[in-house]
Amino acid sequence: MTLETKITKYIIKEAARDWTEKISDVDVIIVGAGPAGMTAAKYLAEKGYKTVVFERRLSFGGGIGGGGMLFHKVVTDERARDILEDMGIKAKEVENGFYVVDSTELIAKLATSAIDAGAKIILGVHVEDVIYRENPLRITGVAIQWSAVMLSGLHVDPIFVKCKALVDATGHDAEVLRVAARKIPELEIKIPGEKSAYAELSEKLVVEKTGRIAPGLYAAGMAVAAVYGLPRMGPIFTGMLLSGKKVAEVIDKDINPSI
Ligand code: 48F
Repeated sequence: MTLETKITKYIIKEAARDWTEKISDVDVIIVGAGPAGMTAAKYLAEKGYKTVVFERRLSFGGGIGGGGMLFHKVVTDERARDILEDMGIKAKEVENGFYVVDSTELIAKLATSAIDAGAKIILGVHVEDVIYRENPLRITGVAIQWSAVMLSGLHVDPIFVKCKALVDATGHDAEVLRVAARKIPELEIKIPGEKSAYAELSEKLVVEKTGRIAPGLYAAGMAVAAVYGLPRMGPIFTGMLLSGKKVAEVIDKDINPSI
């Protein structure tokens, strides 16, 4: 066998093994590898849930990488200290209770923490629809497509991945919730969209409102602001990290890990 043939076989065989054993039927699907999604993935995987994150870009981090207007720092506060410590993320205290973190370190360590806890993060995959069942009405998975196919405009049918809990961590656009609201009106999901900036209020309410939106369907991060019409907060990330952790706790109360 030539080296080229070996490379091809190894990649396809191991990818197929992951897709059939670890990805196609899971406990939790998280859509979006931003701060909320990766935090949720770490805490769910750590509790033993079979967890997969689908991210349509070829990189982790969502809005973290842009820092504040491309300056490479983001702000957190006292409330995120435990999470930052859990993940070994260095934070400089700039004022009593306020911390600044390098955006690259935050991305790298969030991703490492989620992966080390056992979550699978799959890049280049776009979640384009949900799966649902009636009696009782419930979200039971997603339809996925390669981002490259979405960009090409080719007519290619998606494939399906089943889960017990689906988390919309897609950020400001709340893409998964929007699809569910539009295509399954019985869920009665209304999405007013986020309001203008009011950082203190938004940081508090995003965490408070994080949780279940419909049976099997949850929201974390800025998707929560979109679905509840909450203000935005800009590049302070405490709310995103706490929201990711909270959604993991809510799901942990609702479902049990597969053995
Ligand atoms: O936008 P994003 O970082 O969401 P978040 O975790 O955090 C928001 C903050 O970054 C910031 C803020 C608060 O400080 O205002 O904006 O709520 O990450 C969302 C990720 O989801 C991916 C997208 O590429 C991004 O990396 N994503 C969005 N839609 C889809 C998706 C989709 N349909 N399928 C797969 N990935």
